[in-house]
Amino acid sequence: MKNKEKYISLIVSLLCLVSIALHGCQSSKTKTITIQSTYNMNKDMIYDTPSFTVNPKQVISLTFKNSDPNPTMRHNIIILKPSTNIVEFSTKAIAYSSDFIPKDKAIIAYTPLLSSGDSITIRFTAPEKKGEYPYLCTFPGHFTTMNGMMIVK
Ligand SMILES: [Cu+2]
Repeated sequence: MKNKEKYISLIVSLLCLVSIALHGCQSSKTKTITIQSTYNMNKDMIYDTPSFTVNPKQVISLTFKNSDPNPTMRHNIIILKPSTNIVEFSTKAIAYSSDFIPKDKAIIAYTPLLSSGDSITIRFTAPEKKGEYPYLCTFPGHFTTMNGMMIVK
């Protein structure tokens, strides 16, 4: 009888642990996002996702697809620290003509420049600091309409 009680007590403890583990896993679950390049009604090139929200330190699996119907149009996506001036950043990027990705501490994550029809998935960890993290395409001139905001909260 005593052994049976111990056994039941052990089962209850294990169930509690499983419950805690599952709950823990849920809050730190990988965030999966897909962003595509597209056009708005004015025929401006844009991202189909103007913003997305993540938790601090959440693992993000970001798929970026260049869906541009123009076969010569190349795009990327670069996520920057809060308050980064995207006009200045985009201007700086022009000098890095192979992929338009400058060496800059403001970069949180980025994809390479993709040709039309290509897609890529990158994984990165969201910053711990809550705030608004701008993203843009650094192909010269695209940032004016190809931009958005990653919100960490
Ligand atoms: Cu672009």
